[in-house]
Amino acid sequence: MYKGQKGFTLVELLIVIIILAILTGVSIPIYRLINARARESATETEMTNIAKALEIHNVDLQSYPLAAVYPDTLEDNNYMENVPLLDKWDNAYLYTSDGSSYSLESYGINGINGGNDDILITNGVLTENGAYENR
Ligand SMILES: [Ca+2]
Repeated sequence: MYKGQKGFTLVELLIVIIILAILTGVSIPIYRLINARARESATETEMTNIAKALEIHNVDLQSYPLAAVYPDTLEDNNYMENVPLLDKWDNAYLYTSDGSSYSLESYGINGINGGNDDILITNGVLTENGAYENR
């Protein structure tokens, strides 16, 4: 330290520490929110792509694949190269179909059925779109 130059006082250091703590306290929730929105948006995009493949299958064969043969039917007949099986929270997509209709569901961020975070596509229409609306 040069002569005549002062270091930080204890109060100044405390103020800096408090400011850093506040910034950390604000930025972590914002990061989590952005992360959750990004995962939800990516999941919806993925589900929409699966739905498009299902609709093309329906146009070609006048039926949706049954749950027992989904997703192999989509992949084997080149409707979709790789059908994603897990949503962006690493939970399995739930696909049900009787051949004339289908539903494709992600249980969302909480990973369980219910809550306002579920994402559901029924016969090509997004009927529940998760906790965050994509604009
Ligand atoms: Ca849920």
